[in-house]
Amino acid sequence: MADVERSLVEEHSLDRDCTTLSRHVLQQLKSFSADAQDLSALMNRIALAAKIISRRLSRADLVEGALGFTGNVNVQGESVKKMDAYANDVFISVFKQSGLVCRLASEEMEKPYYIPENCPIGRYSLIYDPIDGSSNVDINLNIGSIFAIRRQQGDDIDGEATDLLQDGHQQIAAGYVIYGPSTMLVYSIGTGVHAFTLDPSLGEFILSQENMQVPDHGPVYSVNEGNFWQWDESIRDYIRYVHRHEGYTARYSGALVGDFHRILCQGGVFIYPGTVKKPEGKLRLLYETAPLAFLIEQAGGRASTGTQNLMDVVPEKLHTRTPLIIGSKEDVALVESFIQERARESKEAIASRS
Ligand code: FDP
Repeated sequence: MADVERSLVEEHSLDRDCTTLSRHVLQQLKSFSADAQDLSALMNRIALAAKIISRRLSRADLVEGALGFTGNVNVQGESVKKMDAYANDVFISVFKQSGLVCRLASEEMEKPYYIPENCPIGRYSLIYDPIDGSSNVDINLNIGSIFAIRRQQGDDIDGEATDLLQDGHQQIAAGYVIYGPSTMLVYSIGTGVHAFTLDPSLGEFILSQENMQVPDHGPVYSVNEGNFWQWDESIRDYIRYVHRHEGYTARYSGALVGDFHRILCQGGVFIYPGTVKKPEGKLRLLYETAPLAFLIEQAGGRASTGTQNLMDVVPEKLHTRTPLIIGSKEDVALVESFIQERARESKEAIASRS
């Protein structure tokens, strides 16, 4: 075969059949109903936000004012990066005129952003972490955006968004965008987990992996071991266990989305436990842990706080935090077994003293 012909065949065989995100959502729902059209349009808007953020990130070091801190501190008490503020605003501007959502709740905002009355108001809430892994932004390492969609319940007349204070089962869709060597969007609407890769030449997210399944066990444990002495003894027990047994390897990127994506693809466990000072840990339920729990369950894995199924946790407030143990079924169960063992021992110790 001539070289030109061969390269044409290779090029063709590498091409996907170009399933776009909106088409995929409708295929998954097997419907053209108003609800299905809304969900497809919502995912399309999230994809648009992802493309805008991805474009800015890809040139961030060349754009004046793209990197560094704004000088403000957010509701979490964290210094806000310019990219956090930018990405937060991108989601708002993409959804403001869409007629799809009534409000957007983000990790960066103390209260949700309500769609103004002069704009079309939709039935859904978008809940999101605009930039996850902010410490990676200024050094050109992978970061992400996390999102979930919930249907508004009630009228929210007092503007407190209390209907969002419900467990993870109320999410009708969840996913994340990973801005890495390529930009990927991974989502679920309750029919499995599917990944799309942004083809910059087309400006489209194209289906790259369908029905992703996390292996039941994997070699990776992903945790910030710098906090070792801040943890409960049970988590230290687990870390000692993996240090002493063959077949484990540590990976921690400083961006939850990146570490989660590795585990989704290859198996293992990501842990962000509580610490002595912060028993509830660092990660936010509505914006981070519940959306990823939704995804991992759809992929055949598990998410836990250590003592409770993550999807069952009801937040007390919009910015409630939870410990997170997430990934392969067997690896999550192993971490939980150390927590249960220590709990049993301390119960017995209390009983023997009384
Ligand atoms: P960041 O604060 O940099 O946005 O969302 C919180 C998060 O990143 C996760 O993405 C990441 O896994 C974790 O915090 C890193 O925290 P530590 O530096 O405490 O390990």
